[in-house]
Amino acid sequence: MKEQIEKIQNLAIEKLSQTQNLKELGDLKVKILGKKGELTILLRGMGSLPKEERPVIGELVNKVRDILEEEFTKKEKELKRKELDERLKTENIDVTEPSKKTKLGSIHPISQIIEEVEDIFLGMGYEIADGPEIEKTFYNFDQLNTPADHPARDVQDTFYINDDIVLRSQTSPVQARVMESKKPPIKIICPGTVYRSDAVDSTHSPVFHQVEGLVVDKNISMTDLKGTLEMFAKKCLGENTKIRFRPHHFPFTEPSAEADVSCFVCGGKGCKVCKKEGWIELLGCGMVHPNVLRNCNIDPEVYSGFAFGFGVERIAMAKFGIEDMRLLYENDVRFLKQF
Ligand code: 2U9
Repeated sequence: MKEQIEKIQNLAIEKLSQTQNLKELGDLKVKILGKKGELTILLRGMGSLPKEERPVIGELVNKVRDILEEEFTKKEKELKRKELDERLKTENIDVTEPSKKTKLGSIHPISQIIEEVEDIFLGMGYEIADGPEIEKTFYNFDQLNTPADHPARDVQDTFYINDDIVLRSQTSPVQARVMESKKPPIKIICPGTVYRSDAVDSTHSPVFHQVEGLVVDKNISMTDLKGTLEMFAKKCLGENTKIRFRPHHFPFTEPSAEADVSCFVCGGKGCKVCKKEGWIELLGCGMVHPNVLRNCNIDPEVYSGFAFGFGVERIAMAKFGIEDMRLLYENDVRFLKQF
């Protein structure tokens, strides 16, 4: 039996040296070391040997198996390297060949408006600020002079996590936090997602986007507010855009106003987009309420400020002629790739 084992080993090593490729190598390995291979069969036949010879032969078979396995691995490495060398010699890559076209997406209309607004205000020296979407009721309402009995605080309108925590209903708490942590001059815009308990329809969504702005410094007046927003309207909607201000009420500003812009589709004559009005409501604004300044440790006798806010979806819909807000959230590529 010992001779038989040595014969298998020698023959295997000889055949191994003649093997030309990985296929031949695989076949040879199965033939010798496989389940029905020569060495395995020999091992199985050990039962017929006298008892005292079995451990000696068993040890020899295992030794030969180890040697052969090592030889097979060595040969496999050698053949793989040889095949790679041959492929590298014969295959060449045409680096001038045009690559496969990758499909590019497009920037979502809401993001496009936010980026455009950011560009305009960065150009006017503003900084961009952001903050948490899960916000303390204190920053979302109390700091902004919105008392406990104000209708905006009702659970009908605001998503409460508990009495002290809400999903922010506006980005104003970001501004309140900045005012608390930084001395004027402050000149920031806060774009972001906000949440209100509204039913979904063509003009409402419980999740939407706002950009709010805040300027606080010495001697800031309503003229600064009007000049800034006129400049913004012209840059965002076209140089011929006119802006008008109507009195309004917000708890966090006094005096407060809403601003309309002349329709950028018909120029003010009246059309479908402006619903024959000639004007489109653009934003809310006002001079920061002295209580808000005081709440945030800014002396209203020394400093004053203006603030404004608008919904991004409304602007995107008017600018891109989108009639139903729901289209902005469905993420249907056929819709999105138009913009
Ligand atoms: C601070 C003080 C005052 C932000 C302002 C508005 C007016 C406004 C709405 C327009 C439509 C939001 O998207 S909308 O629902 N916003 O009308 N927002 S003034 O005033 C601030 C903000 C922060 C500290």
